[in-house]
Amino acid sequence: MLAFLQQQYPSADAANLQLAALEIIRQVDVRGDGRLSPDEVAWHLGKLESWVRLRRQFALVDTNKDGLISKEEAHSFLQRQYPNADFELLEQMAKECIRLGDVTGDNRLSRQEVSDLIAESGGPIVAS
Ligand SMILES: [Ca+2]
Ligand SMILES: [Ca+2]
Repeated sequence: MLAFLQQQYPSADAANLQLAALEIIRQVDVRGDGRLSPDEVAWHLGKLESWVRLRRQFALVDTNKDGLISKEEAHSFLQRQYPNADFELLEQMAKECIRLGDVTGDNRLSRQEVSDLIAESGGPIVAS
């Protein structure tokens, strides 16, 4: 793991990389035996990948880049995904997405709220 990080960040100092390596192992090591098994690594990579996908998709939806998704942004995103769908239906879907995910009550979805919503529903709410 340390060798991998050194390769990725050749200019970082060794002590920091050592800490980063330990932190990664701590997070990935689900069984807590201090070693990484292939399934632990695979599981973590899967999580990392969905996180990256979420970031990318969030950026697609958040068109004014304020870090929050409004109903209007959700609606126009859905419209791009389903160009032939009924306007009212998309409006309902957009409202429902915000209603389900909005924990803070500001009628907007933060990245955390979107991520929680996806985790709760067990999968992405929109097709990628
Ligand atoms: Ca926005
Ligand atoms: Ca919110």
